[in-house]
Amino acid sequence: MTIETLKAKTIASTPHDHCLAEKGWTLVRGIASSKEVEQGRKDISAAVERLANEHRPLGDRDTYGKAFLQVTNLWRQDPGVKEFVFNGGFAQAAADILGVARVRIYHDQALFKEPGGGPTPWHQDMYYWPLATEMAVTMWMPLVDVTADMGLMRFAEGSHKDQHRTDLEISDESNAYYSRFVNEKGYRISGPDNLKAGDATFHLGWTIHSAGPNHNADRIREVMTIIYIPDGTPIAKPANPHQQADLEAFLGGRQPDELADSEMNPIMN
Ligand SMILES: O=C(O)CCC(=O)C(=O)O
Repeated sequence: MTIETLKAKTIASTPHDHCLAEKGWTLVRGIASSKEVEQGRKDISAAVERLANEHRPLGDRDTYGKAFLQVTNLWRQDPGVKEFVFNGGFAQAAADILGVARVRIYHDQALFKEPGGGPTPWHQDMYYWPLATEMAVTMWMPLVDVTADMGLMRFAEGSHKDQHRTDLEISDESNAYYSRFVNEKGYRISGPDNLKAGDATFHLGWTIHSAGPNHNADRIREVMTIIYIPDGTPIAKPANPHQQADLEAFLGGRQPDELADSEMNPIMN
């Protein structure tokens, strides 16, 4: 499905606002209840503590490493996290926002920006994903209240429509390149001013985005993300080594031109 079809389908078809097709991101407040967040936070932070393999001090890491602790596909490794990730309400919101009947999970990832953690460079997620769709969407949900100084997301509105592709992974180079590109194109930069635990933003895989640093001295910006794809999404031929790695890690042995419908990518709603 193209963005134009998405736009037509989402008009008046969802209880949420309809910004995704136009702006490339949208905000849904209170998508998780306080009980769900409380339990999810316990399970996810314990799993991150157990599974994160980055133990160097911030000062010894590169820009990507300073941005957050990243642990992927926690649902495969912890039954408590699986319960959180398989929340049918989150998936239904993703499906509603995309205007599709069914969504599958591509993968989840915890993104914990530590106190003093650096900014997340500007980038496009599709650089990493061997997926033949314009409609992969990330739900980005803080498990604690997050203020602007803790590293909220910023989006270049409408940038998903250009599907501008680079060969730049998340890095100082991607940051410099996309900062310039966003400026030249005149995209408006927007994002939430603050998020409560259990609110979530959703952004498309082509939307150029970044996040600020965590200036808070003692609070981790604990965020859980879930990436959804419409049921029926074909796998694309990997365009770079990162996409090859994703093909091997997240698609359960399926190959390019096959559908992303392995047991690692179940229907979520
Ligand atoms: O959490 C962050 O700082 C960045 C997250 C991000 O880039 C994403 O979820 O696509």
